[in-house]
Amino acid sequence: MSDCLFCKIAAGEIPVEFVYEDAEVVAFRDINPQAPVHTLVVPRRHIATLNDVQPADAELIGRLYLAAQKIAADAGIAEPGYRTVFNCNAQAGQTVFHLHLHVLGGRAMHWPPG
Ligand code: DGP
Repeated sequence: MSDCLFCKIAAGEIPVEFVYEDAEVVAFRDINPQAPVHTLVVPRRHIATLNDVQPADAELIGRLYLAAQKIAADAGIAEPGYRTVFNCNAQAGQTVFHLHLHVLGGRAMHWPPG
């Protein structure tokens, strides 16, 4: 999508340091971090929300989680632990309508989330 921020970042049109990238996925630090480690894992292909994920995207979703696993290991937060979050639509707090998996760690997490 030509006017999508994360499409532009994934395409390299907006310069951002990738902490992970492969043919289908990029990851970069959140501009407004909510934890010492706060990375966004993003499919290169535009998918607006989790509601738009199709059965054919199952492997891609798995790739997002495998990227999150590697990012957590590289950041040294695999132990004691970290959180992954998809916010889906406005009431959940989604503000960028290009699917992204938050990886948060480096501090104690609370439950339930706010
Ligand atoms: P969400 O609220 O789940 O849609 O998360 C969107 C996240 O994207 C939010 O935590 C802030 C982050 N973000 C928004 N604009 C930019 C940007 O231009 N660069 C980076 N690195 N992160 C951004």
